[in-house]
Amino acid sequence: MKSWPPPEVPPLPPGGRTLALFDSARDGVHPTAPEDPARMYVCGITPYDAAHLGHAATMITFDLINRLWRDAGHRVDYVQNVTDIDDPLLERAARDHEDWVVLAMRETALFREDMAALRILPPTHYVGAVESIPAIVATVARLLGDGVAYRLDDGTGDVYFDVSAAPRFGYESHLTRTRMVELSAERGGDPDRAGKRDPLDPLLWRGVRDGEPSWPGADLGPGRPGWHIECAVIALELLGDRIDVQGGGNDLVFPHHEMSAAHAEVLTGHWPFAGHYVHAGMIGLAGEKMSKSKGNLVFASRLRADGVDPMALRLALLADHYRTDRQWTDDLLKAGQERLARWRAALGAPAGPDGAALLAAVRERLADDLDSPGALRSVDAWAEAALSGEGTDPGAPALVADTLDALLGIGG
Ligand code: 5CA
Ligand code: ZN
Repeated sequence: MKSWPPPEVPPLPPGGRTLALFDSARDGVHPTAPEDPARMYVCGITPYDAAHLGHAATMITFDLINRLWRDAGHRVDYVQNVTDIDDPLLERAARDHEDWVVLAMRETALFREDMAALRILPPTHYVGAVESIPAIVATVARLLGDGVAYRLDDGTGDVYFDVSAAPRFGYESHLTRTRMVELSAERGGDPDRAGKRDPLDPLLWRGVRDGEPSWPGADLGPGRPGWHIECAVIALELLGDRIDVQGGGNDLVFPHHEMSAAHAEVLTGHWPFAGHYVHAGMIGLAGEKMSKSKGNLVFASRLRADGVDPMALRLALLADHYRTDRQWTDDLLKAGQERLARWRAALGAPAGPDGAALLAAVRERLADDLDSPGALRSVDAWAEAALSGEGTDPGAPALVADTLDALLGIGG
């Protein structure tokens, strides 16, 4: 699938640091030790509605990881998917009497525009579920052949994964079984479905139903892929048996990331699938998680159309730590706009305090589990001093501009 055009990243003097990140599986902050290239998989959108600020915040989080790794001298292989076939897409298309393909293409195109406007580095591979179906079919057939998947005998052709095949199942989310069953029911699973070996077993292949799109499944019969196997297969195909970061919002901790890791680990025999499971907090509006199904959305594209500078949006979303669930408010946006104006004024000053010291401070804060509030505070202090004529380093404004652009994605 087509990705989006990359923003320029100005070179910085050497000195990039080792990035430490919170890993859900180990429940703590640990240094990343990426192989060459570093491999990151991020769960992308289900394109049935425009990208909202929650999506933007999550994508900005992983953009920082990408930028920090590059600054430390790593090449980065970054894969992001588009769930361009799934129930919500079909339901929305039916509600609006629209072709589901047209809906998915339109919303994916809008998402690309939002990402480019927010100066998010594009993934190396941007991959749709539909284009991955042949690989998914082959993988599900293999799981069936290995006896770790089974077909329900109710004539639907539906195939499920046997979670008991993954000996460490549960290591990523650390939830009780009761909570797993609840979350599975809330988030696309079907724990009450009759005929499954375990209520938690997730769908791998859904046999064709009347009025639903389907693809050839060879021995599986026609149908369409389940959700977790989509991400496992795309990651394995493009990044290999182990990855450095598996990412997304914290609504994906369970079942999605637990299940895709279980799929990958049973297929490869390697554990753990990801060195770090990294989850961004939920952005909410008026006390509720911003979600397409609830309809309480603020769209990045709407704000852009209203003339909001995407860099102010970016700063508003970076003002709090990425792991914090938080609310989007007009005040947050206003603070982002004011901060951007102050920073731009300071970058226009003829001199400022030591630019190299500011670069070191920003690197240090971001390397510590992406402490963007800390990084922003150092820049605020630098800007304040530059604006009051305290600095004497004539090279500082240019170096600080490059720092903000390369590490925080605040450019233009
Ligand atoms: N296509 C699947 C992942 S394979 C999906 O969850 N799609 S999504 O459109 O619902 O979300 C896209 C990405 O944004 C996911 O990483 C998800 O965890 C994240 N996300 C969704 N809602 C929010 C929110 N309110 N705040 C922050 N991140 C969110
Ligand atoms: Zn995913």
